[in-house]
Amino acid sequence: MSAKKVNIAVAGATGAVGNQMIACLEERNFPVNQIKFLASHRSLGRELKFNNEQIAVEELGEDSFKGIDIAIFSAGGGPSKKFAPCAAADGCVVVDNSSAWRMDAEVPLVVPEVNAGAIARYTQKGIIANPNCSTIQMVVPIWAIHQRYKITRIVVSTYQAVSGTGQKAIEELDNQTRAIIAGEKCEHNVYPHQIAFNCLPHIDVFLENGYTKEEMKMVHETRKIMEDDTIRVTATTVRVPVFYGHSESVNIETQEHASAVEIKALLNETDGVRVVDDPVADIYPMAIDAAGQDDILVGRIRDDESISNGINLWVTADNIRKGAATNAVQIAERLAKDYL
Ligand code: 25A
Ligand code: L14
Repeated sequence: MSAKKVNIAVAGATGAVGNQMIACLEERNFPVNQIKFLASHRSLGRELKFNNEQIAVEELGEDSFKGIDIAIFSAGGGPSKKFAPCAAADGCVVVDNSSAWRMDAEVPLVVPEVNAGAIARYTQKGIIANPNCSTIQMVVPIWAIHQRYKITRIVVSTYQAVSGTGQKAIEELDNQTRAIIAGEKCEHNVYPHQIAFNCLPHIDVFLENGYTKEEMKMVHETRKIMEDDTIRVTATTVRVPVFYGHSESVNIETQEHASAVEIKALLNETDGVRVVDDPVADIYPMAIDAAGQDDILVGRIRDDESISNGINLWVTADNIRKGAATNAVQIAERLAKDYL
C-alpha cells in the first residue's frame, strides 16, 4: 500500500510543538500535496518555511479545513475543543495534541507502538488524540513488559522540561538563569515560582484529590492506551530547570516474575526504545541525549529488592518530539497509508 498525497494543516504552527510538527513532516518525507499553517490572530503576517518554501500563516477559523484531509492540532485545549469538530464536519481527520479529547470514549488515544489498531476508530468522531508527553514515553517500554509479565502497579515520578509548557516557558527559564547569574532580580510570569535552579512539584492545575491534572492524566491515559483498567498507577510530576527532554523514574510490579536481565533483553527488542544502560561506564539515559532525536531511552534497569516482582527503570525522551510532534506525525502517517 502506498500513501496517497494528502492535504494537511498544522494548527498552532507557530508554537513550540507546532514548529517541531513542521520539522517532522519534512524530516520524515510525509506525502504532502498541499500544506496550510494555522495559528491565532497574533501570528498573522508571519511566514514559516516548509521544504524551502515560505508559507504565510493563516488565522485558525471554522472555515480553515475545506479540502484538508488531515489536521494536526497543537494550539491548546481551548482552540481544539472549538475547532476540531468544525474540521471533522468538513471531512478532515484531526490528530489533536491537547488534553481536550483524550478521555472522550469516542476518540481513540494512540501511541503507534502500543495501539496502532485503535486508529481505525477515528471514524466515530473524526478525531484522534495524541497522549500527554509523560504518558507516551512511559507506555512504550511498559507495554512491552506488560504483554509478557502483566504489570499490576506503576509508581512514577517525573522530571519534566519547561518546553512542555510552550515557547514562553523556554524564554522564562533562559531569562531567569541569566538574571540570577548576573545577580539581577529574577521575575516569573509563566510558573507560580522561580524555575531556574529549582524544582516545582506542580504541573498543570491542582485537583480536589490533591494530585495535579498532569498526574491524573498519567493514570487515566495509561489505562486507556493499554486497554486495562485494572493497572494501578500513581504519579508525582515535577518541573525541573531543563529546556528539552523529560526524565522519569518508573517502578513497576508484575504478576509474573521478571528479572532485570530479562527486561533488558526484552527492551532491546522493543520498537521505539533504545537501551542505554552501562552504569560501570557511567552510561545511562540523560535529557541532553534524549533531546533532538526520537528514541525513548531506557536505563538503570534493576530488580526492586524491596518486593518479589518489581523492576526499576529510568526513562528519558524528547518531550517535544516523541512526547508530542513525532507521535502525532506517526499517527498521521498511518492514517494516510492505511485509511485515507
Ligand atoms: O490546553 P493544553 O492542551 O494543556 O495546552 C496549552 C499549551 O500547551 C502547549 C501549547 O503551547 C498550548 O498552547 N502544548 C499543548 N500540548 C502540548 C504538548 N503535548 C504543548 N506543549 C508541549 N507538549 P505552545 O506555546 O507550544 O503553542 C501555542 C501555539 O498555539 C497557538 N494558539 C494559541 N491560541 C490559539 C492558537 N492558535 C489559534 N487560535 C488560538 N486561539 C499559538 O499561536 C502557538 O502557535 P499564537 O499566534 O498565539 O502565538 C504565536 C507566537 O506569539 C507568541 N505569543 C504567545 N502568546 C502571546 C504571544 N505574544 C504576545 N502575547 C501573548 N499572550 C508566541 O511566542 C508565539 O511565538
Ligand atoms: O499535553 O509541560 O496535557 O506544562 C499540558 C502541560 C503537556 C505538557 C499535555 C506542560 C501537557 C504541559
